[in-house]
Amino acid sequence: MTKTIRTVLAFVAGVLSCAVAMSAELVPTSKSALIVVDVQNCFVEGGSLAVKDGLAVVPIINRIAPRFANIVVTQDWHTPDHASFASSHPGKKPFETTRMPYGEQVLWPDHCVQGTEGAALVKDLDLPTAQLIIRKGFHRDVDSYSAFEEADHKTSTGLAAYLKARGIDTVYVVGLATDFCVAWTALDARKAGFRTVLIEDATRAIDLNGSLAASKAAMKKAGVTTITSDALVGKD
Ligand code: VGL
Ligand code: ZN
Repeated sequence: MTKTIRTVLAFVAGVLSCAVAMSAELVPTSKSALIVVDVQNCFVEGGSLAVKDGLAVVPIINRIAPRFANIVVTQDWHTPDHASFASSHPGKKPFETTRMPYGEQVLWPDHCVQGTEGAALVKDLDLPTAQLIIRKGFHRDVDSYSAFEEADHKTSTGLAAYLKARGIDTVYVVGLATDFCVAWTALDARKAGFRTVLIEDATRAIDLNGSLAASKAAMKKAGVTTITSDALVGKD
């Protein structure tokens, strides 16, 4: 064997073992949790804050869920007069913004009101092994896109402590919407010290004034790994 061939072989072996190590690193373990964000009627086709093609995430989430020993589901869960609703601000229209004590707030159509059909999980979501449903956004004056922390950046939902108490070190995030609740959840997961993986094809975005590109850049900067579901379950 010439030296050149040996060098080439060593390089190929290096690349291969690196690829294997990378994919092994992505396989969920007993210390991984799937966080299924806000797959609720209000955010899918026919809902009051419908995310384009939102229902498409449901079969993908159903397919990957059996790979996870730990599953947490979230629900956006607002009071009827919630401060994030345009209807609570006379003269304001949905998708305009206002200043709240904690910063700029997008004003949304009324959505996900506690106990209503809109706030219910999408019927076809099939997660019989999910262990925790965390509800957020239930304080009238504070929004909560993130499953970890309310928009005041002070009030905890308790999720980080729950996951840590259960020995979780890695979270995989899916659901709606990519650029709001999914992204804020992924960013706060990094802040709380979890390895964080976004399963991109199991999310859909609202994309308001460039919010999708901005959220992707922020997640990349924060060290969120992005994959597609075929890395976990293979292609159909
Ligand atoms: C969400 C806007 C308002 C979301 C929730 O789930 O992404 N977006 N409330
Ligand atoms: Zn909301």
